[in-house]
Amino acid sequence: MNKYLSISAPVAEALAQGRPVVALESTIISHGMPYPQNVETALKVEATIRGCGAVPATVAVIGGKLKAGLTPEEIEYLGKKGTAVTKASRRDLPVLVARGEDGATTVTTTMIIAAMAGIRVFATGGIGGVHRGAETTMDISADLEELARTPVMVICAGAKSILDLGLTLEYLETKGVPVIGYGTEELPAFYTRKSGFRVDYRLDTPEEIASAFRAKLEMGLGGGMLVTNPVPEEYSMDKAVIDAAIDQAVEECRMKGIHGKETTPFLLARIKDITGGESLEANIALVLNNARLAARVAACM
Ligand code: PSU
Ligand code: MN
Repeated sequence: MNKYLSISAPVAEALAQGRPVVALESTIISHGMPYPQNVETALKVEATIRGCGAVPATVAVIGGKLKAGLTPEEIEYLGKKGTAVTKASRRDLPVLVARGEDGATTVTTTMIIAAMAGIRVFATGGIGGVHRGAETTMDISADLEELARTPVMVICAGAKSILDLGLTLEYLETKGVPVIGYGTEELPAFYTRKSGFRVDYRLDTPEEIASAFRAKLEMGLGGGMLVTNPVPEEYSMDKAVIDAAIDQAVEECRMKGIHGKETTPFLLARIKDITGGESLEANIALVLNNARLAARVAACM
């Protein structure tokens, strides 16, 4: 095992015994939701995974250590520090680790650390993708490149239309990443169950999802798999309301000249403010829903 990696005792024990483990990211805690809902949600997601018979491994960089499995105190620490914690993508790991600093892991770095630890299933809310206007800004999330190279399954609620969903799917196709719809032929758009775009394959059970990913691993194809799980019907938002909020947030982002790694956190925070609590409630519900599916898939792996 590499000297930078630190696996918590419960996670190490579960892995040694071949019990199901589900990785969770920490940028959603520090940058994706406000305090204290971020900490409450993170702890609730962990409890949900335990309730489904799996072991949660929330991932972060703390004091320069790549951690798989956090204590509730460490989750509280990251949640309280919020956006003061570095949002850590692949390019950030070398300097953060060398300096012994903290970092909140995105989908990209959570996949990297999960793979190092031997964890195959990861649940989150939404992934990064090809941003609107990427044909001039070249703003394409490192999450897509990581899905192309690192063998971890990511279970999410699709992607927000802060992104160009059509271009995001094109990119994933080019990179050979299977996009699966859980019980749906249509790509969910995070806050809504529909996007107007099709997934590559509809799979209806955790067993089918696990066996497709096992086949991918055993063939040595490399890279991950994206499983999209629609937000539960009762929490899905009105499309016109959320689209208007997203359009406004994207326009404000452009006017303010925000770019690079600040873009996604800015958009997430603005959407939450514009729509009041409704988008936050949907966000929490869909993360819990993804955690349940991930625990069931992990049990089949
Ligand atoms: N999209 C969401 N919620 C999130 C993120 C994206 O709907 O919390 C976070 C995830 O951590 C994701 C990261 O990996 O933002 C992508 O950032 P960027 O677009 O800068 O690559
Ligand atoms: Mn970006």
